[in-house]
Amino acid sequence: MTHYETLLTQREGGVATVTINRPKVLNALSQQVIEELHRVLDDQSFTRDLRVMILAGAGEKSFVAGADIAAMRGLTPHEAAEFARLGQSLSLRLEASPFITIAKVQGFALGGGCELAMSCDIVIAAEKALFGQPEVDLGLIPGFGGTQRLARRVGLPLALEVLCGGRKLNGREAQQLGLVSQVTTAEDLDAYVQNLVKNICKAAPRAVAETKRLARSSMEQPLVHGLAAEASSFATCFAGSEALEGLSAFLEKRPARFTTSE
Ligand code: DAK
Repeated sequence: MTHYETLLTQREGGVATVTINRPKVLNALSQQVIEELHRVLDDQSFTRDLRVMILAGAGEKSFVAGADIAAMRGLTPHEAAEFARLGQSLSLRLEASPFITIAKVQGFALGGGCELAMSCDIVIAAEKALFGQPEVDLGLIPGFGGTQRLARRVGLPLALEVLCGGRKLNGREAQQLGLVSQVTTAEDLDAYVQNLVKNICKAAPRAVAETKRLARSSMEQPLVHGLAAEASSFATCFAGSEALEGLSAFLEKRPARFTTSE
């Protein structure tokens, strides 16, 4: 398995866990972290037949407390543009990936940490998680998609309160407002994520990947176009083996056995 300096990676069956491992700086995102996350996605032997990728932060205090402030202080505009390109392409790759990405958030998810969580398909948080976008206090604007994704998730007025007014959301508030799909106690966080992962892995791989693709594209296109794409993809289900297996298993009262690639 490839070695990373800022990440811990683990692969068990169809499930990968990628942990940002800089607990002394609350897992702040340096350029190296973002480059290494790209390398994880580039590593085809690691991502082959992957069903779920869990993104987490090391330690109990923080998911990610933002971009690395010390490293950003010396950036030139040219380097900042490169950093932006690297970060934004990482979010787009996570969103376009055929596997489901889950952000497991305990503690701080600030700035780039909140943005990284929003790049994931599902965000599960502990009650004491804290989401926020404090970039303007540092004389910056969010550069990792925060100005674009937060309003899409929670609506413009609240997004602007978070982005410009310093409002922080705990896990429960983040759930009520649609940023997080489930909140748990700190003790129950792992168990909840594991159960969710188990359910995703039980379902048909191609159907899950296709459902993710269609649901994600619903954010970008008119309803009629999305419905047309859904109908066409629904028809395609009947050309493959997954639907035959899933429907037969139900009728034969047995668990379905899906293979990872068709
Ligand atoms: N960067 C670097 N170090 C950080 C850090 C960060 N974001 N956050 C915390 N640390 C370090 C602290 O400096 C401290 O280091 P030592 O003093 O021990 O050497 C250590 O982590 C522990 O932090 P504290 O002592 O401050 O711990 P507290 O519990 O007292 O406070 C805190 C926790 C999270 C409230 C506080 O550390 C804090 O306010 N941190 C900064 C949070 C923040 O402002 N985050 C937003 C950063 S700006 C982009 C991608 C991303 C971004 C932009 C562009 N592109 C791809 C273009 C994002 C920008 C940001 O995220």
